[in-house]
Amino acid sequence: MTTFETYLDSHKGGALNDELTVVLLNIAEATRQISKKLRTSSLAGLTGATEITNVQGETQKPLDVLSNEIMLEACRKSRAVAFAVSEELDEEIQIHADGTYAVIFDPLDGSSNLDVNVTVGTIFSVIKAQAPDDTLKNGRGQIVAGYAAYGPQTSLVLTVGRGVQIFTLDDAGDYVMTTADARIAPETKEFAINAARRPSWDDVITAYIDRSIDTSGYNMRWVGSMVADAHRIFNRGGIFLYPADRAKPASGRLRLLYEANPIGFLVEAAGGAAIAGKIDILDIEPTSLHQRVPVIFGSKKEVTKIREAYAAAERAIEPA
Ligand code: AHM
Ligand code: MG
Repeated sequence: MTTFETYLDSHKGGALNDELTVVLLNIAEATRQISKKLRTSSLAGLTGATEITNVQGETQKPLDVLSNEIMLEACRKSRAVAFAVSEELDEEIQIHADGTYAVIFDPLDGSSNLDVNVTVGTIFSVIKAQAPDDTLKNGRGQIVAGYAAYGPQTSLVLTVGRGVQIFTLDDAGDYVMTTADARIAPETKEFAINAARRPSWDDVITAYIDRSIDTSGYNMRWVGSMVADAHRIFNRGGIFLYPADRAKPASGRLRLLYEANPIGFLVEAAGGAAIAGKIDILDIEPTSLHQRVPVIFGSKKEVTKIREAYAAAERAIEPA
């Protein structure tokens, strides 16, 4: 049996040093605590909304606030963490003045699904950072990235740069490896998109979805928690799309630093692709902590079709 701890031990001296290992152990412990809070949230009255609005203009749920606090505590317990960046914080906050890493996280992704008992998750990434500006680096600089998916099972999914490992929380509270080296199948006939937003899609996305619907055997799934949609894709392939608004080509709903980048890093480590149009998500240079980007990821052949369609559309409008 390989536990999360023994897996991290096997990477010491390689991709992981002692300090990073402590950071990851504390993050794993935070996800255990969040998982526990979620299991009984209705009984504990942790439902509905608070009166607080976060920097995104979204009303926070009690569990958003609690999960954020639990993740911040994991950062405080880790001497090497210099900064924390969170969906629920206006700006980065300094944790330890002599730290060398930033932990960047969405403490509870998919929180609109909370009160209906549907899978939600915690997304995280760790980068080198000694000054506040270091938190605005492109996704290629991620050292580790992962997420916990809180569904019928609690899964912890991690990459230390190469390969993606999936751990499952057992009754004793141990994360036990259940998939070694998860790979995203290169081909798929399953797409995930919020079809109600069709009027805002650009021509590339509209044409891609229309073609998929017209081609026999294609299937659609949309959970409304990116973590849950991503987890399905790590397990059986697929493509996820939260595209730009046609009126604002660089926009989207999902945030670059703590949603798109960690998932993009995991997806590439599992042999898939993650783009924001013509460009890889991991190559986007961030300009602000809560920047939103178009997000398309999953099975490589399918994502490549969309990347090529964006490149062709751009060539078509270039002056002769
Ligand atoms: P959140 O971080 O506030 O929960 O928002 C992100 C979520 C993603 O998990 C999901 O893919 C998307 O928002 C769903 O958006 P929509 O409600 O438009 O379907
Ligand atoms: Mg989110």
